[in-house]
Amino acid sequence: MTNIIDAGLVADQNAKLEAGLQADYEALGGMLARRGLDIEELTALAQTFDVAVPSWGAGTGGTRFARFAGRGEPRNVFEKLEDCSVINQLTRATSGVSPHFPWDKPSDASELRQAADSLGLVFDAVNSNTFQDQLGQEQTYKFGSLTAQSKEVRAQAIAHNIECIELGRALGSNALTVWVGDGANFPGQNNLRGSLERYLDSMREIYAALPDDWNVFIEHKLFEPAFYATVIADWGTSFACATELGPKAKCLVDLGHHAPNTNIEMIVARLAQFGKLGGFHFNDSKYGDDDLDSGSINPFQLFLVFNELADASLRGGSSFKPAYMLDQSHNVTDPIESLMSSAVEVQRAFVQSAMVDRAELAGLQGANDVLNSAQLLKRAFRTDVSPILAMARVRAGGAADPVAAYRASGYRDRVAGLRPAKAGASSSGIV
Ligand SMILES: [Mn+2]
Repeated sequence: MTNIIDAGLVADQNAKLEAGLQADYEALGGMLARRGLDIEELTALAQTFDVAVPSWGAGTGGTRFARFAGRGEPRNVFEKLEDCSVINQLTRATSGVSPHFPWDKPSDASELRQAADSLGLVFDAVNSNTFQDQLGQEQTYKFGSLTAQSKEVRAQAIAHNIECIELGRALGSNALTVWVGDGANFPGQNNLRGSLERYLDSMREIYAALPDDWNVFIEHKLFEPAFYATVIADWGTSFACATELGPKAKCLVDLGHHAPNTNIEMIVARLAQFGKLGGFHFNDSKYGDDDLDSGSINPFQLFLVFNELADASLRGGSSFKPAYMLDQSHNVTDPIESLMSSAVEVQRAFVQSAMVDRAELAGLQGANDVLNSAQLLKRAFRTDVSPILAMARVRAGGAADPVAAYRASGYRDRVAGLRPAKAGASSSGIV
């Protein structure tokens, strides 16, 4: 595997932190032992964690007002892979890349797969895009795609999704994520039921093109760009459609795609209970689909989501394996730094949730000991597992402090020289 960041530099950086890390790790290990937890088991568990990075997240994002380009942004999918490889090299928690078509459409899929392989990366779920028009495209998606009134528009959108499956297949992926912005901006614009009927008809054709070992993930989103009625607005609609389509269709939960204060962990519990939880797009938000860094606003919510996942995992065994992906827009930070920090935050929630003694919790719940049930969760959430995460990274060849190692490497300066800005080339934005 090619290391983009010099392995010697990472080792030097780690050496500076080694004594402190060891002391913190031993102190935490002692505290956890008093709670009956084995720190080595938790560190081994942390090492199993993996969350895919969105290829579009490697470039600077933007809002509907403007985009302020960053230095050395990747200009094509190969450069995006290099950045994704840096993230994985330093965190050892992001071996998957989730590509977006047509933004990342390769002229030669096997060449792209080889490039990923040489960087130690694999391709995760592929994402289709029928929420904007591409240059030279015959039909416009202005009035919808898979749900459009026009049969020709729907046919074009279906064909694009089937092409995504074929590209994904060549890249070694095994899932297609479909998000459509289709909907209405005005009451009366669409027949609400008719739109969903057309969606299902279109999705049936896409579903029929799925290979045996593939899944299709239906991503719901409350609003935007349709501001009155989005066709796939909520988990209920997503669940109904996934059920209609069949076992290969599952629901994808993007944390930012709900109304403020929605109990997302309960949605996770429901979807898991009925076997329809396909995966996640992790991010954080304050007001809407803000696409902020995971865990930056509401880390307790992230923990509670993983608390439900730990419960589902215990019940479902090894067959329960939702796909984890980050889906964020980095407008004011270096995307590599944000993606590394975010992967660590999701991993943190994963490890913290494993510290909850589920039998003890069930006992407290059974005894209606409300206060201690709540305290049991809070105790896990309050525990700073940073030494576990750092040790997991170091043992796997990553960085004790990924952002510090990245800054010390001078990577951004180096690529800024190699990648002069090219207008419109980053293919980034809010998805
Ligand atoms: Mn998303």
